[in-house]
Amino acid sequence: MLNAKKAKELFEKNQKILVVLHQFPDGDTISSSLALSVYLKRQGKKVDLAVKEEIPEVFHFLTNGIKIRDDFLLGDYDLIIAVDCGDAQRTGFPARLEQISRIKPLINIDHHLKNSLHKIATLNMIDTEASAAAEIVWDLLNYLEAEIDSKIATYILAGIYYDTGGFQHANVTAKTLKIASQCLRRGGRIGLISKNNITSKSPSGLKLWGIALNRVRINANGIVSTYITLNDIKKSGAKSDDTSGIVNLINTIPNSKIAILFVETPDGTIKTSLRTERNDIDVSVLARLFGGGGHKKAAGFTLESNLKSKIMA
Ligand SMILES: [Mn+2]
Repeated sequence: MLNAKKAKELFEKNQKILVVLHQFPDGDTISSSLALSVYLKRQGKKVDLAVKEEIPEVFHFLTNGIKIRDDFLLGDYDLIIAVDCGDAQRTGFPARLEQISRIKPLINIDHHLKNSLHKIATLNMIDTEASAAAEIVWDLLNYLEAEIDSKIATYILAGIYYDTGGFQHANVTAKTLKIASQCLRRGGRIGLISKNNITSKSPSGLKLWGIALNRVRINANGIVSTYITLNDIKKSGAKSDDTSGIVNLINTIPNSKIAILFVETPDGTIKTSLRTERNDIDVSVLARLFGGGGHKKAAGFTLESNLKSKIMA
């Protein structure tokens, strides 16, 4: 595995470790970071986790009381690990990580394409073929001969589950299923993961989905799109993280080439999510045109605008 030996050396050498999740944390960054931190704690390390935003409620069954910091002091750590971040900006602490990378080791574990974090990291463990960062953490833990118990297996399985939309997306490979199978053998709790994923939509969340689904349109080029305004979120009583998953659902429409969801945010921007299931389309190229990023099949960007002027015109 790429750079695993060096990662092992860094783990052995350093005692106080900070694991950084990405902003607007998803199931993969949360689960992968937890899996890694459980292992490191068992090695006697002092490990903290940090994320800029709160962990969405739907993932509380994973964090299950584990404290995750929303800020940190550079001086408190010997080693920093960024997991699933895609970009320095997306860590939520770009300036600080850039600063720390000059004096302390920074490991970048990711399955996104090379990015700005790649440049400042001391060690990159990147596999763009991996369906989830959890696959890379799995490889690393196995290289380290970690004991994979039911807890770690559940985290790895959850990371994969979320980034593959429950094993439905085109990013699922033979290796993905092999890892999932091994996780199940070690007690990974697939039922717990899928139950929390499917049944955790609140009535107001479902109403918000209804509003977005009611507006779905597909154009002659196979672009499926819909949008959610701030007012929709307010009216339905939903939370902004209730919007996650909508773009995946509209992407299942037959003949869809690209699915796009526009969501108005309180800070006056439009969060745009892109999906495709086609092998000949790379939505990350489109996202990068607008200053965003992501994977070939799942990407996003932020527009400095409002829905009225850009979408409904
Ligand atoms: Mn991921």
